[in-house]
Formats: sequence, structure tokens, C-alpha cells
Amino acid sequence: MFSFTGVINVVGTLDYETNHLYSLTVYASDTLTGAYASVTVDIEVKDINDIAPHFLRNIFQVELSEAVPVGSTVAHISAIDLDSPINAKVKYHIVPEGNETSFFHIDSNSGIIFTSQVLDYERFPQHNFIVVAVDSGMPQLTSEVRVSVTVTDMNDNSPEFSSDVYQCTISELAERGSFVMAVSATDKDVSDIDKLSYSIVSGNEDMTFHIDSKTGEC
Ligand SMILES: [Ca+2]
Ligand SMILES: [Ca+2]
Ligand SMILES: [Ca+2]
Ligand SMILES: [Ca+2]
Repeated sequence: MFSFTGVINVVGTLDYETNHLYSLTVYASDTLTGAYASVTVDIEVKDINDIAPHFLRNIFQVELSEAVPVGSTVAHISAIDLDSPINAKVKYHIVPEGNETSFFHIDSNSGIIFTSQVLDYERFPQHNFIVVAVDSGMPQLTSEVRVSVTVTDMNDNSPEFSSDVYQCTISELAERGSFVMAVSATDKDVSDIDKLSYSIVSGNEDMTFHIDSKTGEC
């Protein structure tokens, strides 16, 4: 009885992501009669972690009102990883930088970003931070994406007069239409610029004075 070994070698490039299962049929035949036997050889390619998570875009841009309550959803960040499941489970975190992680947090499994405190257009009209996706392979592979949050204004500030009390004197001989004084107020809300209007609410029952609603001049 003779026996030879039929060794199977790899001569091409294997790639789990392209083909991870090969089924070979191998013949053993004798040269004399041509009689043969066949056997099936199944080869499973083992995955290695050779693909990093991939974001479909370079930047997530979001617009959010400063009125949204704490815990509001900002964005749903998602990266794909083409490795086998054991090397493709992606977790997310925000790179700590400046004060951004005090305003936002991310669910590491779902990639959903939430606000963690009230936004304030007047103080921080823009937030920029980086989210990192880390896969579950060994060693772990990562990729980054930039998140840009533009905060939009709402009317959350009252107008403020430049002074608590205005005082002036005027001659009793002043004629109708004479200038008395001008009051002025400011408002931190951008949406209120040029929209302030002035009116006298009391003390003027006999209509002695008139105020210009736009300029605050009496
Ligand atoms: Ca991977
Ligand atoms: Ca792989
Ligand atoms: Ca206002
Ligand atoms: Ca505002």
C-alpha cells in the first residue's frame, strides 16, 4: 500500500471580507486504472481585524435652538465596520476638549448624542467636537468624525435699561413738542436687535408726555 500526502497550500491572497468559505473537491486517483475517490474539503477563513470603522461623511452638522431641554437628541452618529461581528462592534466616545463634554454626551453603543446642559446662544453660539469610533478587534482600530453644532437664538433675555432711574428737569415754559430726554435699553438676544419698543405705562394719565416708541425720545 502506497500513500502520498495531498498538501493544500495557499498561493493566492485570502480576504475574509470577500470570501470566508471555500469548498474544495479533491480527487485521489491511481495512474494505472484511472480509478479515483473524491472528498470535499471545506476551508473557513478566519477574520482578523483589518478594517477600521468607517463614517459615511467627514462632518455631522446640526442646528439646535438654545430652547431645547437638557437631554435632547443632537445627532445619531454611526460608523460601519466590514469585519466579522467580533471585530466590528463599534463604540463611540467624545474626545474631551474644552468644555464640550459638559454640554454633550454620547451613548457609546447607539452613537446618539444628547445635550447634557442648557445651551446658551449668547455665550456659546457654536460647538465643535470630535467623536471617535472604536471597534472591538485586537488591536482596536479607530476613526474620527467632526460634529459641529450651531446654536440658534431664542428670546430668552429681557431688555435692560441703561439706567435704573432717569431724572431731568424741564421748564414750565417748555412748548408742546419740546425734547425732554431719551431713555435707552439693550437686549442680549440677536433676534431682538432693532425690535425694542418703548411706551409710558403710568404717570402720564393726563397725556402730558409722549414717547417715540422706536427711539425712546420723550
Ligand atoms: Ca474592524
Ligand atoms: Ca477582516
Ligand atoms: Ca429679548
Ligand atoms: Ca437668546
